[in-house]
Amino acid sequence: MSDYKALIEAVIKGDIKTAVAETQSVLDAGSNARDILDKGLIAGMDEVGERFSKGQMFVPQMLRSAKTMKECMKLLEPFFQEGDITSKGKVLIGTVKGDLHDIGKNLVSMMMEGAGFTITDLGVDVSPESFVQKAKEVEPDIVAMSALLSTTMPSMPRTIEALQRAGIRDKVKVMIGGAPVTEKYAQEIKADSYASDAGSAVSKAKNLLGVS
Ligand code: B1M
Repeated sequence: MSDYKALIEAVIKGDIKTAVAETQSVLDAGSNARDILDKGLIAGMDEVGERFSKGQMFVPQMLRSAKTMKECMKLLEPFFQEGDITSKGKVLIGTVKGDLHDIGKNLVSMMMEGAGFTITDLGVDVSPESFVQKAKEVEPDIVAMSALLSTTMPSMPRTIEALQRAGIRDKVKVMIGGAPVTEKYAQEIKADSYASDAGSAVSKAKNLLGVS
C-alpha cells in the first residue's frame, strides 16, 4: 500500500518539483494511476479547497496547487489511454461561462478520450453561443458542461435553451458535472445525464450512446 502523504503535502504547498518527483516515485513503486489521482492529487486539492474556505489559503496559492496538479497529471495521462481505434462518439466539452476552473473538465476530457471518444474541448468561460456555434460545426453526440461555482451553474440551463433555440437540442445528449452540480439539478434543467466524477462520466457517456 502506497502512502500518498508526501504527494498530498506537495500539492497543498504547490511544490511542483516535489509533487512531480513523488508522483513518479509512487508510479515506480507500482501504485496505479487511478489511486494516485484519487488518493493523492484530488485528496490534496480537496484539502486546498477546505483551507481556502477557512481563509487559511488564498487564490495565488490555489493557483499554484492547481498548476502542481496539472504537472503531475501529465505523468498519469498515458495510463488512462485505452488505445481504441474507432471513436465511440463525439463529445463537445467546456467549462461554462464565467467559470475558469478547468482541472476537473480536463480530467473528464482525458478519461473520455482514453476510453475512445473524440473530444472537442472549448476550454473555459464558454458562452452558450460558443457551445451552439461549435455544436453546429462538429455535430457532437454529447455536449458536456462543467461548472465549479454555484454562481455559474445557471449557464448550464442557458446553454440548453440556446441549443433548443438553434434547433439542435434533440440531436445531442447533454451531460453536466462539477463539484456543486447534482443529479437533482440535472433533472431540473432537463440535462440527459449527470456524472459526479471523471470515471463515471465515461460510463454515463457510454450509456447515453449505447456503446460499450
Ligand atoms: Co476555485 N473555487 N475559485 N479556483 N477552486 C472552488 C471550486 C471552491 C469550492 C473553493 C472553496 O471555497 N472551498 C469555491 C466555489 C464555491 C462555490 O461556488 N460553490 C471556489 C471559488 C469561490 C473561487 C473564486 C470565486 C475565488 C475568488 O476569486 N475569490 C475564483 C473564481 C474564478 C472563476 O472561475 N471565475 C476561483 C479561482 C480558482 C483558481 C483559478 C485559483 C483555481 C482554478 C485553476 C484551474 O482550474 N485552472 C481554483 C481551484 C484550484 C479551486 C479548488 C481548490 C480545486 C478545484 C479542482 O481543480 N479540484 C476548488 C475546491 C475544491 O473543489 N475542492 C475551488 C480537483 C478537480 C479534479 O475536481 O473540478 O471537482 P473537480 O472535478 C471533478 C468532478 O467535479 C467531476 O469530475 C472531476 C474529477 O473526477 N467533474 C465532472 C467536473 N466537471 C465535470 C463534468 C462532467 C462530469 C463530471 O460532465 C460534463
